[in-house]
Amino acid sequence: MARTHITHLTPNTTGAIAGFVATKRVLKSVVFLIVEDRTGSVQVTVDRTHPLAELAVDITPGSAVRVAGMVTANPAVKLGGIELRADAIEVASRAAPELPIDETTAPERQLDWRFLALRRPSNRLVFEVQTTVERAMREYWAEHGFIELHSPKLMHSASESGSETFSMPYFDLGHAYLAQSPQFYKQMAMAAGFERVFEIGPVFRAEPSMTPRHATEFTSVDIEMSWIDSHEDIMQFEERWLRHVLGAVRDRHDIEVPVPEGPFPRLTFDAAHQQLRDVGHPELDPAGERLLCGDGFLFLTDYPVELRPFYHMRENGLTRSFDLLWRGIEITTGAQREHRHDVLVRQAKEAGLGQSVSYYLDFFKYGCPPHGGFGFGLARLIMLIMNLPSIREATFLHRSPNRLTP
Ligand code: AMO
Repeated sequence: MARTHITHLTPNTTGAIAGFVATKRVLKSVVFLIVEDRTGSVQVTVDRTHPLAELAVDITPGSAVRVAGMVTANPAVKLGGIELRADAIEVASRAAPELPIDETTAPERQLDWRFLALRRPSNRLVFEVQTTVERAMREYWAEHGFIELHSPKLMHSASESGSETFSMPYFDLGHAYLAQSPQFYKQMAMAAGFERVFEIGPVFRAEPSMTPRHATEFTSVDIEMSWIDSHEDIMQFEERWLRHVLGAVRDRHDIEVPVPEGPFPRLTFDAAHQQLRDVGHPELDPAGERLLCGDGFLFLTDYPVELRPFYHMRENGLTRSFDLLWRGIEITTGAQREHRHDVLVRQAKEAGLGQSVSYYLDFFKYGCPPHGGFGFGLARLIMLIMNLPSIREATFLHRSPNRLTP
């Protein structure tokens, strides 16, 4: 019999389902199995007098099973008022007795048994929402003339600051580094005349940070656009794009997401510092960012040169750059880039970078349009949309200094 998803079971028809046994209850006259697939869960009922009773009693929670039988309306069943009265049960894969985790297990141990934790519908929803988010991002880019990139993750040099790179021996070329961002290559696409590009891909940071916002490997969402006048163009693009993405989540899922109407507030780095000093908080640290931002979105702009990488365009000791905060957490860094070869070479030298980035500096030698873009942490957005305690729960498999498994 063809498989029916649990959500499509209809009373007074026969149905064949496939899924995991969530719970088993053995009573004197009957065995109840709750079976779950990705669409829902249903009670399977087996009378103790039925030839299948022995098999049902013996089934372990977690087992993967196929069950066929008659779908029957039964108002006494809490789960949708129906039950499946089993005529056939096949144990496709029997679970070992005693599952190692349940809903009450501590977070780190949940990560040890991530595949079991992910069976819970609330965890699956996180990735259904992530699918919607990425689809909406791509929809918006496709409508606005963007080309998708897949840039290499093995690099000759660090792409951001040098201290946070993973390195490994690389044949006769000495060392390779894992990309910390597609920064250099998305800019190369501007020198190649692509004008508008995006990439969703893995990046790697050898940061010892164990905060709820940091991972050593994460999915970075990057864009780059040519022929901009300033970082303001990039911020305006991000507002429209994010509105489309959050709107898609609101429309396609039963969760509350704010979709801000107008432009997001903007505050220069200097003004932000002043505001914080006025309330007795001298630092623009994560706590300061939360104070400034509240529950909404906030662009912090015009960071001082010392706080930004060499490739940001500079003006009067400041950079044409921004961070986007949501609910006090940084989700984006962006900037207009320095596209003038001579200026960029000087800034690279001042940052102590020479020969190692010469291939990158070459991108700007033969004409390059003014351009800018941003990098965006996918898991941070998902964490905030879903109100999760950390990006660990917003990532399929988290990577941190003390976690390489599963
Ligand atoms: P930045 O280093 O700020 O900028 O990274 C961009 C965005 O990526 C997210 N992020 C992280 N997420 C999880 N774990 C981490 N360890 C982590 N580090 C950063 C944040 C952050 O805003 N090349 C520039 C971007 C650009 O200018 O285009 C860059 O990489 O959401």
